[in-house]
Amino acid sequence: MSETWWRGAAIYQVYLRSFADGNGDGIGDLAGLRARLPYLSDLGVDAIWLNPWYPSPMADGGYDVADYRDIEPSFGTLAEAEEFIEEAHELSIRVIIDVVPNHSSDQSAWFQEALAAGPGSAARERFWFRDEPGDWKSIFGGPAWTQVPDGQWYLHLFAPEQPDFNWTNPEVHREFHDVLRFWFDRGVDGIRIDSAAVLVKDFDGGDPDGYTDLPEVHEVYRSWRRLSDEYDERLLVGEVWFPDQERFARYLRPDELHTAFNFDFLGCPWDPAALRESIRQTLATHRPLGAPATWVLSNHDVARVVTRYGRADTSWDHGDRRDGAPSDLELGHRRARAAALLAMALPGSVYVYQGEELGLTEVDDIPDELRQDPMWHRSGHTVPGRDGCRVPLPWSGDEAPFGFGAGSSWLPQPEAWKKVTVEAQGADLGSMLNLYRAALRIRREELGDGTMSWIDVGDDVLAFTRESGLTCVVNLGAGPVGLPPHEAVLLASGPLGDAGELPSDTAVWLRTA
Ligand code: ISL
Ligand code: CA
Repeated sequence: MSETWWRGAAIYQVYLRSFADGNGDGIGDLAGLRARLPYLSDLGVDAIWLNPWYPSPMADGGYDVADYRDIEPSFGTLAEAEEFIEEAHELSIRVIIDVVPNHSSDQSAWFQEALAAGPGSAARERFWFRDEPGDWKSIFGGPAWTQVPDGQWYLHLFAPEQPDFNWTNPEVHREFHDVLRFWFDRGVDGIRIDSAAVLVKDFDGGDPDGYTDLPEVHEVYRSWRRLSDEYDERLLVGEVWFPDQERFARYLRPDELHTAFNFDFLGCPWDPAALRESIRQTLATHRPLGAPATWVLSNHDVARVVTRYGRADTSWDHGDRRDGAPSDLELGHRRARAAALLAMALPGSVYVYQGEELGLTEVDDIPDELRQDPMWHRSGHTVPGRDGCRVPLPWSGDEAPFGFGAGSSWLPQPEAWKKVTVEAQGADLGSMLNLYRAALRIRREELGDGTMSWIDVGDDVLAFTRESGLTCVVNLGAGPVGLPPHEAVLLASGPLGDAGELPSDTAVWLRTA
C-alpha cells in the first residue's frame, strides 16, 4: 500500500463563516482565510477541510447547497477559491472540501425546476415527491415531509430547505460525478462526504430508520473511488456517523472510501477503561482494512471539547446545557489538553476543529433571536442547537470582534475571549495554542500513521509507545502516578509534580528510546 498524504495527516477544519472576515461584513470569507494561511502553516497542519463554500441561502450553515459548482458570494468568488487552493499548496497545505450529496437547497436550479415542472415530471424524479407524506421524522425535528402548493409532498431528512435527492435516479449519480471532477480538476485534494450513510432510502420496509446504510449506498462510493483513482492522491473521507463498528468498516473497504471520521471519542466518557477500549476497537476495525484511523475531539456539530470535558456527562450533545448541567471549565481545560496529546499521539490522522487549538468553550448565552441553527428552530427551541460551537474566532485585541474582521461578527463573541485570542496565547508559553503548536511539530516529525504498543502503568493510566520511541502517558486517575523510565520529557499538557510525577488529568510525551 502506498504511503499517501492523509494517512498521518493533521487536518484543520475551517468553518469559513467564523474563521476570519476579510471585508468587514461580519461573515468570514476566503479573503480572511487567505490572509491567515501563514497562521495555519505555523500551526503545523497538513491539510484544511472547509465546510461547504457554495452559494447557499444558509438555512443550514451552507449544508443547503444551491449550486455545487460555484462559491457563495459572501465568501468570495470561484477565482478566489482557485487562488486560495494554489496558495495553500505553496505552503504544502492540502485542501479538502465538503460535498453534500444527500440533499440540495430548495433554491437549487434542480429543485426550482422540479417545483415548476409539476407532478409526474422528470424534474421531480431527481427528488422524492409523493402524493402522500410518509411518517419519517426529520433529524432536526418535526416531520420529514413538506407539502408544496400543488399538493405533493417532498422528503427532507434535515430541514425543509434541504430536499433529499433520489439516488435511484442515474441523473443524480452523473451529476455528482461531474461535481467531483469539477473540483478535482481545480486542484482540490479531497472530499469530505456529508451524511454519507443516508443517501439511499427504503420507504417500503417499514423501518423508521429506512435510510441508514442501505446496501446500494456502497455502490455510490465504489464509483466515486474509481473516479478519484483517476486522479493523483485524492482523499475521500466519509461522515459515517454510527457506532456499529462492523457497518462503519464497510465504508472503508479497499474499493470504497479512504477514511471516515471516527466519532467514538465524542461519545466516550473520560474514563481509562472506556478510552482504552475505544482506541483498541478503532484500531482493530481499521487495521485489517489497511485504512488509517482518524481521531476527532470536536467539530461544528458538537459542543466544544473543553465544555464537554468539564461536565459530568462528557457526551457531544449540546442539549443538556440549559437544564443546568454546569461545566467546570478549569477541569475541562485540563482534560482537553490531555486529550489533545492523546489524540495527536495515536496512529492515523487527526482532525482539529478551528478554535480547539485556542481552547474555546461552548458559548451558552447567545441571544435567542440571533441563533441560526435549524436544530434550534426545528426543535421548537427545546435544544440550543449548534451555534455555540460556531462563534467567530478571536484573533487579537481587547474588544469584539477581536480581530475577526473590521466590523461586527455574525454571532456575538464573549467578552472573556480577549484573554484567549491568538495574539494573547502566542505570547503565553503555557497556552493551549502553544501546546498544539509544539505537539503538531513533534507529530509531524515522528508520529502520524503506524503502530503503537500499550505499556502497563496501572489501570488508571493510558500509556503506549510509538515506533519512533515516543511514549504517550495519560493519567485519568484521581491522584498522581510515577512515569515509566524515560530519557526526556518532550511535552506535557500541564505541570508535573515536584518529583516528576504525572498529576491527575495530565498527559505527557516522553522520549523512551
Ligand atoms: O449535528 C448533528 C448532531 O449535533 C448530527 O445529527 C448531524 O446532523 C449529522 O451528523 C449530519 O451532519 C452533517 O449534515 C447535516 C449538517 O447540518 C451538519 O452540519 C453536517 O455535519 C446536514 O447537511
Ligand atoms: Ca466577509
